[in-house]
Amino acid sequence: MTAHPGFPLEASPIALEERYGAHNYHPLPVVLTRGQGVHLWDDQGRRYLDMMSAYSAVSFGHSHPQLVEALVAQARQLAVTSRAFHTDKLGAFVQRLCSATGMDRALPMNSGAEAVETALKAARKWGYTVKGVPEGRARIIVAANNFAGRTTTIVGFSTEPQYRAGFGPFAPGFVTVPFGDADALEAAITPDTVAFLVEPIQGEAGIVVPPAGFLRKARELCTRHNVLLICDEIQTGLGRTGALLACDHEGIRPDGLTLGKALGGGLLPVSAFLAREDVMAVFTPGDHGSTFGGNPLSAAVGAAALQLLEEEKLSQRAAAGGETLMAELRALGHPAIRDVRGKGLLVGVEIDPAFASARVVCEGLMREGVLTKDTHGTVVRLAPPLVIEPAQITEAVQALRRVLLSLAR
Ligand code: IF1
Repeated sequence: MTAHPGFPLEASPIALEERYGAHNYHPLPVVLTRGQGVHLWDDQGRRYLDMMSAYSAVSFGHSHPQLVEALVAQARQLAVTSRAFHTDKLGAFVQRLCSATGMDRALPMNSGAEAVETALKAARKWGYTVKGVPEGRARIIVAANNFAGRTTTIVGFSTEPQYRAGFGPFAPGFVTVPFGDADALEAAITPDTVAFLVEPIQGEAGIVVPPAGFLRKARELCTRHNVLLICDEIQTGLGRTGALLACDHEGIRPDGLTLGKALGGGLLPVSAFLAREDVMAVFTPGDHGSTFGGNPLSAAVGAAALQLLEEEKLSQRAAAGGETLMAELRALGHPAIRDVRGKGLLVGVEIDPAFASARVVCEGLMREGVLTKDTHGTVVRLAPPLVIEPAQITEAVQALRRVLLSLAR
């Protein structure tokens, strides 16, 4: 490879990213080279405890041997064929997805945003062809402070100015209600409402848990008004909150469900939209698709991930780990901690900006050998791989204590 004119070959990874990459992220100044389990190593050989698991995509830990084996074996056999043909892996994957979640059918995609876009299309077409909403009039209710991906349709219903700035015009047909407000939800429903799309716990908004019973009320309202309840469990699903789905904590089943992140075992992008029979039936051959959606490599890894979730009882481990994490965080009693909230191993620590920004706390944690990310300026996200051990949870909390003690008010 010849050096780019004026740019030496031996430039550092950060310098190359800086020079040739888009600047759409502001990463911490660390260059990771290896991951195993709950640990990551940087290019200086330093080891870190991963307390954000790639936004919950690495719930099984980095490079889980059983999942790497499934990936390698399938990659050697058959990886990508398109859906123009059947393969020997997709049927088993969609069957396992449905039996794990109780949904009738699954449509495999790749990124979370693609699963959400699939859900939006299904809801609209169900509205027109089943509910009888006049063509072009479908309305979908969403919650303020939602995060469902970065496509222009999805950021079009975001309430976060930065996610929208400069990317319009946006698709019409979305109505926003306050998160957790069942009365506002009911008031927003009209005969043209086809769906309510909601995260059971809002991740990017800063790990916001709705009032107890909200999802049950939303379920009841959607049933009563023939509106599809679509839960976006791309962040909260697959054991993260201490149950297979966050919906399970309120004993409700949605009419539509999106999964992603950990579904790919922390190895490759795998997502899915799952739905009730009559909702998925709106898709006829040629309506929707994806080059890579449902490819045998993703299907093999996705099926192995679902099997591992069960075998290693990771939902239960996340419930127990979450209890430990929340208790130890609350026991810190440091004045900089305004709130500790979340469910299972999806936890947010709200930091009083009078002490420091969450970013500064994350930089301090990095120096203490713990890697995680801030969200919404004041919240430190703690969402480790679900395989984390109690002693490692304590190690992370003690690192946070040392960082907070080093902060002057
Ligand atoms: C970024 C966090 C944000 C999601 C939910 C769909 C998607 C996501 C509930 C889209 C993705 C990622 C995207 C990443 C940061 C991260 C994230 F909550 F996980 F921290 F932004 F909110 N539904 N969340 O959380 O899935 O297309 O990314 O596979 O965009 O910066 P994707």
